[in-house]
Amino acid sequence: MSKINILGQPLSHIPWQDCPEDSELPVWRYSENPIIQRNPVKGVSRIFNSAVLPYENGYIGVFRGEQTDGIPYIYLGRSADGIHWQFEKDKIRFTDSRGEEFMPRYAYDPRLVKIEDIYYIIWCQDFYGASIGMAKTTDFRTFTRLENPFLPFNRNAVLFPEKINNKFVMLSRPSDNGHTPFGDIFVSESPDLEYWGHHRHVMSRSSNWWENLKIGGGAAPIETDQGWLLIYHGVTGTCNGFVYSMGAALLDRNQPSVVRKRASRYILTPETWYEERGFVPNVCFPCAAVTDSQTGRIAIYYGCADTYVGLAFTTAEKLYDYILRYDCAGETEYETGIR
Ligand code: BMA
Repeated sequence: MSKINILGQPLSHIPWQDCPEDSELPVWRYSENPIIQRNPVKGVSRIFNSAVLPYENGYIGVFRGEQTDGIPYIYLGRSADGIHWQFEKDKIRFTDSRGEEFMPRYAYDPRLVKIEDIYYIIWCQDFYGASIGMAKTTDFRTFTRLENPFLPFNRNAVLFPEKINNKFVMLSRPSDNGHTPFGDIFVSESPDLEYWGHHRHVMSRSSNWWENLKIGGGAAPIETDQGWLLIYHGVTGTCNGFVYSMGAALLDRNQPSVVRKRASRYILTPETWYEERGFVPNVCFPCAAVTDSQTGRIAIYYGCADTYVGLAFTTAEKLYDYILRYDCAGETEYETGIR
């Protein structure tokens, strides 16, 4: 047993490269990044901010595809190794509970989470302004929309991959109808994925300069014996726009509104050409992580500059050590919210 253990399934074919010796940060990039290039599908100019899961003998994913008219929708992709992807030509067609087509006006930043035997997609869409949409599937052929969980405005939600105390649990980041000029992470519970309540504050943007403007959930939290490992995005504002980095925290396993530990420093920040240059420069936006419980390996999928998908690696132990070394939980928040 190591000091922190991932509680999920083994995944012997997880995408992987060893940590370079000179890596100062706990997360390192795949040397062949970006794994998804521009114009990946006819009529789609860019794929980024996308989520994947192990499926059958390979991987499946939901991808934010920016169409050539500029409007984002969600596309399905499959891969044998989690690195090379084939996409379906048409966007995912969502239906209502009667099987009638029920498309959102746009759909972006999807997350993909499996709870028991059902796969859930959570994304941002229009509901009198940006708000969260949800759908479920068991076969990746039909996708049935569920009720919108929250009121507008909210454009970033992440479902936990397990029920906690018998409730579905979702992180989200309420904001305004502008380009999210502020935002903190909250958590909500539901007995049935329809009625959401018991809203609690989790954590705020902090006095650490790299995340002093807004923060938001990233990959679905990773369950470990020390709590939920949360890989999130933290944003700062500069004279030339926002800069999106990745941060990490550890949430209490039974009460995820309680932040046990939080790294005061980023775990990855835009540094390479594909993160610094693109449709929106300087964006590292994590949306998924696949894990191997045997080795503690974690492969993170993140959007790069709103243009590409990148892959980065860490281990539960490296992330945990880093979070403990730079822990600032409880010290840096502007406001603590109510419990
Ligand atoms: C956020 C979202 C993300 C995007 C980021 C940077 O508000 O729209 O999809 O990656 O801005 O443009």
